[in-house]
Amino acid sequence: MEWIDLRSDTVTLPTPEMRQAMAYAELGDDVFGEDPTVNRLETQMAERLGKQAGLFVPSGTMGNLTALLTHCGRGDEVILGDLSHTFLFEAGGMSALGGIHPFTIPNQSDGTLRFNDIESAIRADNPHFPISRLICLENTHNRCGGVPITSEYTRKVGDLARRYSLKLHIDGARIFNAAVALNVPAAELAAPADSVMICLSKALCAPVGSVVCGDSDFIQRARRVRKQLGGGMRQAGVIAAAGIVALENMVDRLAEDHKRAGILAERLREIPGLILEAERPPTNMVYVQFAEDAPISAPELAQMCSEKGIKLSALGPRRMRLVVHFWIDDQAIDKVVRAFEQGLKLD
Ligand code: TLP
Repeated sequence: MEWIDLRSDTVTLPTPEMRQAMAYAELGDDVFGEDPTVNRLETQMAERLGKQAGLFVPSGTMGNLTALLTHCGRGDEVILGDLSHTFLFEAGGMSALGGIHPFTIPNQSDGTLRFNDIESAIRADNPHFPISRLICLENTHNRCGGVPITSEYTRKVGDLARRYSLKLHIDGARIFNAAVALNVPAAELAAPADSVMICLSKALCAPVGSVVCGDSDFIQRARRVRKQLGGGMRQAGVIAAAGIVALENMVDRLAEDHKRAGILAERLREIPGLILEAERPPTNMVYVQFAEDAPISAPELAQMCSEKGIKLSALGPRRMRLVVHFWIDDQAIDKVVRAFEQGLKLD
């Protein structure tokens, strides 16, 4: 069966061009800094993000953790959103492995943190308190609907961070979705940050890998942290090669995913019993709620759809996230809408 998989954009398989690039990648030992393909990817990504240097890591989770461990020592505190991926879904790595204390403040529905909340979370110099060290933003913001965070907002958070001698890290797993949606260069979104983590293995379709970018001194220190975490890979050019194709060829086309997400949302909105969380999906994610009187729950619909070759993930009894990506075409959208219509008893 050919599956239609809307559970995430992490499910994207590499394109034929990526497989080709992987097969013929020039390789070396990256722990010695000698893999030319990894070096090229790191340089290209850093240039694209307007930073001095990059570091290839196996996953977004390891990328965020590497950045946090490089910025913070044990007992230091990170200020981040209560709906951030790093707080919710990275297995508490910062505390478990780094002794870093998270201070969560509420994410607003547009993915931002209130300036007042950030400022009130910054600790006074007092031996009772952890030491405030870092602020984290997420762009696009996953749990807030895939919403892009503007460069104006990020700049203000950067200014605030500097005023208090704090650092700013961006979880930019989907920063290129944000750049395309806002029609600005990714470098502009990353400019106020001391570090940014970008994923190649989500909407950009590479099979594995993320890159952490920052200034040269930061990346040199992050390289040691990556080694401590077991993330020093050897002939990693075999996967970095797909990352280069992702970066060169898969960014501009993200607008297509955003457009299809818009069509999917528009058509689901017509179905009684479904409530779309956003007026228009800002990027590639469609968050939908099931009304109290809907004839089926989200997990039941996911089960029903799996029998039709459609993979969906329910986030609770009445909530679902559908993620549009490279492998979802117009026909797939059609099939998904028909399955929803059946599940909600429209046909
Ligand atoms: N997100 C995944 C799941 O973990 C929820 C998804 O399906 O969206 N930052 C952000 C904003 C992310 O969305 C993710 C993955 C990560 C970091 C972690 O990346 P990986 O999965 O490569 O460790």
